[in-house]
Amino acid sequence: MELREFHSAFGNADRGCSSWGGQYDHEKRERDEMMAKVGIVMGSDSDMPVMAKAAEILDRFGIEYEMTIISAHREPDIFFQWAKAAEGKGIKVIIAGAGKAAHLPGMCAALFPMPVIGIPMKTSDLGGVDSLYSIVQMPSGIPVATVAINGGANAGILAAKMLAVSDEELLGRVKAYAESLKGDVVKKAEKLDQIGYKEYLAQM
Ligand code: C2R
Repeated sequence: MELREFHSAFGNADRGCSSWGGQYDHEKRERDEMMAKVGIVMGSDSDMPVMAKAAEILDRFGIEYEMTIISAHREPDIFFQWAKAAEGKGIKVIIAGAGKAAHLPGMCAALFPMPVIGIPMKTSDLGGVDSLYSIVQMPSGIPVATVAINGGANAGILAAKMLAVSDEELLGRVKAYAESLKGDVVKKAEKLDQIGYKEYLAQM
């Protein structure tokens, strides 16, 4: 939905809220809750396996997101429109993944005023160092929070943590997730104690 369409769909209703009373507030709250808080964007469908990991994490935390494929290089007009409209749509964090000369995350950060998390894609020629440097080496003033090469899951977790700053319930889920990670490692150490490293290795 374009920004103009968004305003005509929701902006007029906002202005009429006083006559709608409590019923309207309730509906508005439900609608706000359903609006995507994270925009996931990737430069090509070849990035999908990594970007899906970010989406899986957001699903797990119950965070609404929208996902799309846009190339700043190949379709700059469409990219510009999407990045400029993101704030008006209610998006609070963008997760942008791209490979090679990966300008997509940086250009998102140039246009979108809230946090942008960049995921550098592993590439066949330069192993993803090309993507990493393109995303992480931003000029001062336009930061991109860059995760590891192919770090889709961490991008999702970082987005959840950013949103948890103003959402107590989500913060609780983030803490529970961290506890579950701890529990996994504790179980592994106990197993190692019980069976020794040779048997542990044999079972891997
Ligand atoms: P194809 O597989 O479509 O040839 O794309 C994509 O993110 C992908 O990793 C190869 C790689 O090109 C990247 N790409 C960018 C941009 N658009 C596409 N880095 C961009 O606008 O930055």
